[in-house]
Amino acid sequence: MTEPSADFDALIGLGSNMGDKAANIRQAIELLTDAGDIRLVRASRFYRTPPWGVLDQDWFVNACIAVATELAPHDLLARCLGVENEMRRVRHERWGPRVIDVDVLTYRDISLDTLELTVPHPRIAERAFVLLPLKDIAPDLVVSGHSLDHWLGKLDTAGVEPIAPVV
Ligand code: A4P
Ligand code: MG
Repeated sequence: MTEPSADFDALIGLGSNMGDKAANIRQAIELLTDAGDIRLVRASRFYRTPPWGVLDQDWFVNACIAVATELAPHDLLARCLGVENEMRRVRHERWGPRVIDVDVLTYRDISLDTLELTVPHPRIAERAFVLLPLKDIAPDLVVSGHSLDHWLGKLDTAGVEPIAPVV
């Protein structure tokens, strides 16, 4: 999944489509890295993205970050869900509007499929709003045996546009 020389342990995807979307993503990155046991290695640009899945909702801001951490995968997920809770995310419907969504996309070369956590995240290859930010921070990433560009070539990337400089 990740190249052997990778300088990060995990890739994390962030999305928001309520309130000040970019500020929500910045706040989530701060909350996640505040304690020091999750270190920000690189952040992608922020992208304005059309809604995927449930189409009748506002546009999103999406970004991805590469982090270094010694936390185990489930502990990293717990911290991501903790940030969602701290930012008072209310879960209404699957794929519906959200103040913040924090997904664990990859964890080293580990594959896991448990009730609470599936890594690599099973829908990376279907989502331009994940693949394009990932290209900013992990261009050599291999997803299900193929490059990011391979998967991007199969998708409509219309409307997925960078909106802000690297944080
Ligand atoms: N879970 C399992 N594996 C993971 C993982 N790798 N990372 C479990 C994070 N969570 C994982 O998640 C439900 C449960 O999934 C968690 O409690 C965790 O134990 P959730 O975030 O409450 O559910 P959800 O987000 O409503 O559903 P899902 O399938 O996770 O949705 P996604 O994949 O997060 O997609 N369109 C645009 N443009 N941008 C977006 O960011 N996001 C979604 C939601 C839909 N459309 C979008 C976007
Ligand atoms: Mg999620």
